[in-house]
Amino acid sequence: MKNNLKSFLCSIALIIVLSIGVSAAEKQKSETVTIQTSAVCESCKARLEKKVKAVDGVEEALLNLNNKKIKIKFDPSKTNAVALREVIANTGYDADALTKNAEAFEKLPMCCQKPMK
Ligand SMILES: [Cu+2]
Repeated sequence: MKNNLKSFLCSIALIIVLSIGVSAAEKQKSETVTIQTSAVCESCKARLEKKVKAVDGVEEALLNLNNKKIKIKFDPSKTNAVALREVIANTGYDADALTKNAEAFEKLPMCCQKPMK
């Protein structure tokens, strides 16, 4: 009986330790956002992924040229979707409803410049 109580208390302690571990892991959980861009070619893809990956807190950035959407995995304690859209706009590309920065757009190679809307 004494042994039973001991193992019962041990399992309770284990459950508490485990649940603390899980909630700590959830706090650091990264978020993913998908942003519609105006990328044109492979060079746009490389440029955008490089710029976005340079942002502190960004873990992954992958642009799909078929639909021009960039999927970004980031640490929400370091950056957010609004800041990431700004980085894309400041690189010269539209980011969802955010319009590209005109100056940055003009610095892009000609092949990457889609007509301004
Ligand atoms: Cu391009």
